[in-house]
Parts: sequence; C-alpha cells; structure tokens
Amino acid sequence: MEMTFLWYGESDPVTLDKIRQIPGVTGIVSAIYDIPVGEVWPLDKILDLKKRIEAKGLSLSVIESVPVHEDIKTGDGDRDRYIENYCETLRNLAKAGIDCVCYNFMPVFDWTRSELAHELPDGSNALIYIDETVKNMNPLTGDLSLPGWDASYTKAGMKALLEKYQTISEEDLWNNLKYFLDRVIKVAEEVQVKMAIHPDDPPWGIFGLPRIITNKQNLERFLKLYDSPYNGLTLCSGSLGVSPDNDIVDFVKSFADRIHFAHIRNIKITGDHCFEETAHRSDYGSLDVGEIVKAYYQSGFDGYIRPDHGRMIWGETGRPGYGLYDRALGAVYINGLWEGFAKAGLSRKDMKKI
Ligand code: DNO
Repeated sequence: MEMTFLWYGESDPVTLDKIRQIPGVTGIVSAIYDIPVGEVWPLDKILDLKKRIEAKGLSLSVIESVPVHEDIKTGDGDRDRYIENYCETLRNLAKAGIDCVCYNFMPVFDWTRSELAHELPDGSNALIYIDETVKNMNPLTGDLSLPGWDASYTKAGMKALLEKYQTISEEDLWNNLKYFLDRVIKVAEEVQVKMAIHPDDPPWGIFGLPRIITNKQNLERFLKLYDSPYNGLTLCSGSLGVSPDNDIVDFVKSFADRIHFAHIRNIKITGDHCFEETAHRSDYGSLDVGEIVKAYYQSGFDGYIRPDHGRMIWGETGRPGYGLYDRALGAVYINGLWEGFAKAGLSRKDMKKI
C-alpha cells in the first residue's frame, strides 16, 4: 500500500514542501490542469510534473483525473476522436511510468454539495449536502462552483449540454460507457495502466442528470462491462457511503482485486439524501473507517490510498475539502490503523498482482 495525497499543482496553497512533511505520505496524486478536456496530454508536460514532484522527494503515483469529454458520455459529436486522444494520453502517461489513472463518468458535474463551509459544533467547517437545497439550485445561474467542476462552459454551452442530457437515459449512459471501455481498456492493458473509475458523488441523480456508478449491483455491472484487471475502481468510501444501503466494508471485500485506488473519508448521514463530511475517525461519522481499513489490510490490498476531503480546521483557508491539516490527520490515522493491524499480526490474503 502506498499512502498518497492529492496536490492541485503549483496554484495549490498546500505545497509539496508541506505535503512531504506529513509522516508516511510518499506519493502524490495530481493531474495536468491546463489542458482542455479531451485534448492529448503531451509527454513533456507529464514528465515536467513528475520531475517537480520527484525534486521534493515524492513520487507521482496516481493521475486523478484524466477527464472524459462530454461527447463520450453522450455518445455524440466527436467521441471517436476524443477516445483516440484519451488512449494517446494513456500511452504518454505510461511512457512517464504512471500505472494508475482515476476518472469518472458523471454527466456534467463532478462531486456536488449544497454548502462548502458549514460550521460544525467544534468550530470546524465542512462540506455538507442537503437534498432540499440542491433541488432548489439552478446549475445555470452558477450560484455554486466546486473545485471538481469544469468551469470552462459558457451559459449557453451549459444550457445546450443539459438539454442534450434530457434525451439520455441511464441505459444510454451504460452503453456509452461500454463503448468507451471497449476502446480504452484495450490500450490500458497494452501499456499496463490500471484504470480506476470513481463512483458518482453523491450516488444519486442530480439536476435531472443520470448517474450510474452508485451501488453494489452497478459496480458489479461495471466490472463485467469489460472483464479485465485493468478495468478497475477507485473505491471512494465517502461518495458511496452516503447511501445507507451501500456497505463499504462489504464492497472492499467483494471487489478487492479490482480496487486500484482507495479514497478514504468519513461522512455522517443526517437525513434522507442529506449528509455532512466529518473527521476521518470512525466515531465521528456513519462509516466505520477502522473496519474499512481492516478490510483493505486483510484482503491484501496493495494499491494506492489517499485520505479524502478534510474539514477546514485551525483557521486554515483554501480549497474546500482540500486543506492540509485535516487531510494530514486522516493520512496519519489510516497509517496508524494499518500499522496496528500489522503489529497485531492480522492475516492478509495474497493479492494476485497484475
Ligand atoms: C472529489 C474527488 C473527485 C474525483 C473525480 C475523479 O473530491 O474525489 O473530484 O477526483 O471524480 O474523476
């Protein structure tokens, strides 16, 4: 297992100099942020990113994300060209020694919350989701913008895109995902890059858009769409865990050999389709993070882990969910659990390596 940390590049107030001081963190998760979605990532840019990270004694371990162009998700327009570009980016990443790529297949919007700095009783600030508020939000008025969202749409472009999705059902989205995987995973196998889809966050439809990577049955369906170890998962405990029907410990055990990247964080379910993000510790939220990490340990998990969103604590300001302190506490907590399981001599399965 390698403990990693998401770094948003040179504009990130959480610098590599700070990240390298977190005990037990050796890997960086990052991306190239200034290339328009769908275009090829040039090898020299990838090598430059890697060099800057390695100069700080860290390694570039996972790419999160190579975004998927909306034409691919809608099965429209220039999808074949964008898929070919995607494959070319994977080839370039492989040339730079990258072996794991995270991506998602959420229409238009990545992770979504109703409030970015909700004050918790201890004075920290956290991301929260209140169903009623999101239902009343209008994506066209741009009253909320989240770090994961592509901010390059014009109002008219966004309107047209949302209209196009009115004609796309969940089954259409599955078919378009299969079309993408049939072409991309073949290349991933050739160049030995493990593809790891991120689940939908939250795992239900928003703004009338379909979402499909949401529960156990759909994860199984996804893995069967292209049955290859290179077609795998980013198992995000916080994204899936806000649905009480999703049992993350069971997911880790059931899908262990197809999970390449683990996002670990806790959430507290506060109502139907309502939740708050909390500290990583089990006793702060609805998820038993101790049991989740134990399931990874016992299944012989040998991939990448990163602490996920943190609260804003100790007066820190910055990118919602992606400050330094609470994520660092998360990394140390997960590493502590891991060491505890190892020292207690818990048995581990021998994971087949690809
Ligand atoms: C949110 C992140 C997501 C993730 C993408 C992967 O905090 O986990 O934005 O990076 O969905 O494509």
